[in-house]
Amino acid sequence: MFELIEEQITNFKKIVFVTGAGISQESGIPTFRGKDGLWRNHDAMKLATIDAFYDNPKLVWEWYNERRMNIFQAQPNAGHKAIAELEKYTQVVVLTQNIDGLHQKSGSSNVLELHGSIVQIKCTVCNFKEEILEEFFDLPPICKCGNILRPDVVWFGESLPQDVWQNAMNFSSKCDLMVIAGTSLVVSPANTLPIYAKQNNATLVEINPEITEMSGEMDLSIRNTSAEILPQLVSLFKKSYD
Ligand code: BJW
Ligand code: ZN
Repeated sequence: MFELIEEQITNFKKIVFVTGAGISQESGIPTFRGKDGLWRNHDAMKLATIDAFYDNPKLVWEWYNERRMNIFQAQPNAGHKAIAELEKYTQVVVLTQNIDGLHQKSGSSNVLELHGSIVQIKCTVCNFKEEILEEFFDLPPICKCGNILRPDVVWFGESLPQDVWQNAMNFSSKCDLMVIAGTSLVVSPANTLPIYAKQNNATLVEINPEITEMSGEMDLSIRNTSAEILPQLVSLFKKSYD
């Protein structure tokens, strides 16, 4: 299964991981699409929009409140831990669409959060921004300035944080191996990152139990879960460095 990687393993000095909801699925955090992508009969994709928030901030906040409580107690799984361990052997950058902080919790030190963080709360009007771990009981929560607070995440129709996105493009354009794990690659601009890597002749490896939009572009597609495969991938690096 890993012949392609084993053959070139000593050439892989700069590794970029592009991760999505699937990598946290085995930590008990539901994905967005497929059977997991429903919450109280609402389509998760329809809740993750700025319009949905202003139409019904209480409903969207109920969704986030529930997810926050689940995420705060969630633990990194073998997939997150394997990526963190790989840092011992080579340069690793994690470009994650996830807002759950599990890569950082597992020890990865170079994580760019493309879609923000569910821990961080910001005001819709003033400059208030703070990490808050407590549960909110009156929804939507209100800022000291009198306006609605929101999670500091990126919804459809909003721009990604510009510095984060610029760095993500740069790392992708310079890597020699890109591992894409647990994302359907349907959301732009994150789904363009493999294209930047390909332009640098990087090897593209996808880990996903399902076919994705970009499976045809991959050098290797492994149809299995990330907690199963990532430790095996990392052990190849271990072997070649030990
Ligand atoms: C496993 C596994 C296991 C399962 N192991 N794998 C038309 C109108 C307006 C906008 C657009 C438009 N057309 C395109 C756009 C742009 C839009 C977009 O891409 N839309 C498409 C959906 C059509 N993008 C944006 O709007 C972005 N901003 C932007 O482009 O700015 C410029 C702009 C401004 C104004 C107008 C137009 C452009 C912003 C995108 C923000 C996405 N935000 C969310 C919510 C974040 C906060 C939160 O978490 O609540 O990000 S939506 C959601 O999707 C979340 C995810 O990060 C993102 C990606 O999903 P992901 O991670 O891939 O999850 P899934 O569920 O899709 O896939 C999971 C995968 O895992 C599956 O493949 C499984 O098989 C697999 N899996 N178990 C490994 N154990
Ligand atoms: Zn405020």
